[in-house]
Amino acid sequence: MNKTLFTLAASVALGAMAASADEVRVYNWSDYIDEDLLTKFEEETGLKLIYDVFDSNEVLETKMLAGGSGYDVVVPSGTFLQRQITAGAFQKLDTGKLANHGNLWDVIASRTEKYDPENAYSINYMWGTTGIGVNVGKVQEVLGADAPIGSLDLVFNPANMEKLAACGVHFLDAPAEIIPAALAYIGEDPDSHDKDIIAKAEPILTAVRPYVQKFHSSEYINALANGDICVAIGWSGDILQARDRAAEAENGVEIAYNAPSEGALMWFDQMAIPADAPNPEGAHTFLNFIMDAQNMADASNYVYYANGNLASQPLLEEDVIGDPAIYPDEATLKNLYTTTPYPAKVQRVVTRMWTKIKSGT
Ligand code: SPD
Repeated sequence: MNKTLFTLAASVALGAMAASADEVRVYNWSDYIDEDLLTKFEEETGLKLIYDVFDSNEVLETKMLAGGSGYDVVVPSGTFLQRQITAGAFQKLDTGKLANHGNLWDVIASRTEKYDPENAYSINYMWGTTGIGVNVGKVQEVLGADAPIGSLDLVFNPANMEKLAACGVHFLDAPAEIIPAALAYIGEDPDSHDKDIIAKAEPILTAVRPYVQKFHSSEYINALANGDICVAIGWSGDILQARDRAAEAENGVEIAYNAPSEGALMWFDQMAIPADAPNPEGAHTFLNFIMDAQNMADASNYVYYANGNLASQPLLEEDVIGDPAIYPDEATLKNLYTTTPYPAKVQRVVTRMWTKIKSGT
């Protein structure tokens, strides 16, 4: 290399290093943190935080498997994390750099080991369930006072959905969650990897497809809160946030969340460091900040999701730690199921089925 080119290459490399050592890039789910914590992180550490959001595991997975995402911390759910660990997408955590690691809750750590043995690559950020959010008044207006708001019958029985279409229904755009829910509805194993069993979800979903206004994984929060829709299959904390937004707006909308009586998916969102993270040191600083008991409590108090941090529990608001929709009691826990990643061949079947269902063809 001639001298000019060498100097240019070296200064570009140094520039990149300087930039990456001063900044941390985090890619997290939307509506999943109290933004005051982002400012607090910058003030406490002197690091610049670049914080981007997504609302789909599939979108994150595409970036992780392609590599070169430029992120230092990302937050896949357990099943997706497991597949991405196998693909070599993450680096092991250096627990020596995580002074707050002792704050973690062994009950959740033992569950997340199923996806990440020994939790070598990830820490739990938050966990929750997938269930049904309703605008109580509107749903009762349409289906009567005994509307089955705690049952999958509300969203998978075409007779109910035909009526609910008038007030608006959204489903998550999440095949790995909606297909298991349809299987649970008909009494099949929601975690089945058997293509013939999975195929049984298709007619259930096709029958209600005409009444689903939108498949989307974040718009339902405001849509429920504003009264633009009356039902959403969505994530527990998001629906509880919709409840609060409606209450704050004093618009007369009453939102309720239920984990369906036929069983609900329990999932775990895990913070991990990509193998090619530009600033792994900064990533550890961010993880350690998140694992602080007060910070984690502030995050959960704000977004209404349970976390994997035992030390945060005395600092949680009573309407968070005391709400079984967030911290399930024994009876609720018994009714939750978990899933495991589809093998590649089955995943292709699921993806094709989902595209077909959404397109309504
Ligand atoms: N708004 C934050 C939603 C977080 C949802 N995590 C998804 C888990 C999927 N299994």
